[in-house]
Amino acid sequence: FLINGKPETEEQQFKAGDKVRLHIVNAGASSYFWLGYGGGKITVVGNDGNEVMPVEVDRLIIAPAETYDIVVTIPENMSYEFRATSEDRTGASSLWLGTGMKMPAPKLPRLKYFDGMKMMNDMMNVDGTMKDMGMNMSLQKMDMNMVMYPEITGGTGDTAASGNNNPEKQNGNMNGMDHSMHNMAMPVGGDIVTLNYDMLRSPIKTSLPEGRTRTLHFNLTGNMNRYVWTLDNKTVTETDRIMIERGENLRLILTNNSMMRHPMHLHGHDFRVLNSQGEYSPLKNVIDIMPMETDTIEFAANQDGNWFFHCHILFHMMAGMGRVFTYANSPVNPDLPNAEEAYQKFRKHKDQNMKHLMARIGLESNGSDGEAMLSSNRYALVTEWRLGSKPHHGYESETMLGRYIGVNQWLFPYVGFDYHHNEVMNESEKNLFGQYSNQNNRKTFTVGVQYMTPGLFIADARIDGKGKFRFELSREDIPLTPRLRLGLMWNTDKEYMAGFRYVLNKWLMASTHYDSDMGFGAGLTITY
Ligand SMILES: [Cu+2]
Repeated sequence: FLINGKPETEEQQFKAGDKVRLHIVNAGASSYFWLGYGGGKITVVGNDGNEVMPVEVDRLIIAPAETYDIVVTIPENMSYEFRATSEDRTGASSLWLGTGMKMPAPKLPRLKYFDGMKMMNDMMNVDGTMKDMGMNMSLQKMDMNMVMYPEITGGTGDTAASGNNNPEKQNGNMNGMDHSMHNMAMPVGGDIVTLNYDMLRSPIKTSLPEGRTRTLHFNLTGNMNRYVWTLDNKTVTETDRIMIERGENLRLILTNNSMMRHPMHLHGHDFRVLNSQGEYSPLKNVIDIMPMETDTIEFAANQDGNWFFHCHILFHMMAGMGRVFTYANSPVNPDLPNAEEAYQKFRKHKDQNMKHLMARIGLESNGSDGEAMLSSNRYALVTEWRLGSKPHHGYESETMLGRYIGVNQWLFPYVGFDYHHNEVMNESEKNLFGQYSNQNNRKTFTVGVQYMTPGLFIADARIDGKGKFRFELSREDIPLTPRLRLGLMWNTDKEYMAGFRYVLNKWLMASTHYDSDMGFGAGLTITY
């Protein structure tokens, strides 16, 4: 992690009593940073290039593409640390202001990742929607911070909290919380002031000019397993441009239905973030929306042409999380004389629907088994194989082409082809339904559907060209310890598998498994 290209920098020219204004741009592709200072309060004076009324805080989080202007003071002739710590606390970068004894910024405790995740899970219904916890779910305010970062909202005394009477202090906000939250072992608030968007106030009135106001709703949606990110469950290429007109006002209501934060950025305009400051609501061009929050922004349509509105986490943007606003009756752009055709080209461009290849290749003493998968936002081509090292084990492959359905993409109907071959004649066995299961030479088409169950097991029901039905339940990656994985499979052809993999590094796992066709084996598994 770097500030201006260096892990650690120093500006020695400052003396006691100096005030230093820092202009901070989060240039990370997907990293959030907590900002802290070793010489007392941080005064926030600007945000996304717009002035705000000075507000004193102890720390703030900055999302990708956000900017903050802050003022810090040099209390004594010493060297004070301004530190940007990555959200996951794995690293930090420092800027030292002044000379002399080093005064470090307050350290953030280790992220209680699983505590935060568990609290979030407790707030979700099984279908991924949000339980009504009676919490204040907007503008980065306390309630959601407490869920995501229980370790730093607990006021453990690890941080340099000086007494203050700021009405925004966190234990003040706690009083308004719904009783149901207390059953979730929430930490007690401290005196540390964390910036939120409700504290930002413009020095000038920002009310929009008189005009027609149009309201658009967007749900921020996505799938963490398949890494598809969308608005209203559609990628930018699955939608048309959103036509707007010069002179109208646009109000966007943004609800984050995912478990991740999304810094939504609008090109070419500053928007008002509607908060309790009324006519003095602040102007921004990036709004970071925490999981399950709803925020409202509005802007005056006063430009021409096309403007991208997108999540500024680079990988989310590339996965399709965006829309294009287009001004109707814009003058023709000489570089894009046919705007409609240009947009259709953009939609079809290969970068807009990147396919990715994944593979897991097991090389064990009893042969090779594995799978390879080429997938896009909605479709996947999967092939699985088992190649026995002994003749009587034979070899088989199952190939499927399918489409993921629904917001959560738990349903995967597919068509496929099975090929089984065995040199040695085995006795034909009956499956659980009394149908004959030919393990020797099988070439047949299949039609089926996979469903991801709670607990991440894949239930697979299929019928093949010979009329044989098969139901299978499997999961490959049950984490037993941070590095040890258990894999299980069972189906109605009376086939089963159980195995362990130990993660050695990103590419390699030591693996062993027992398979009803191939017996016991041990070796290595390569992941790509
Ligand atoms: Cu995002």
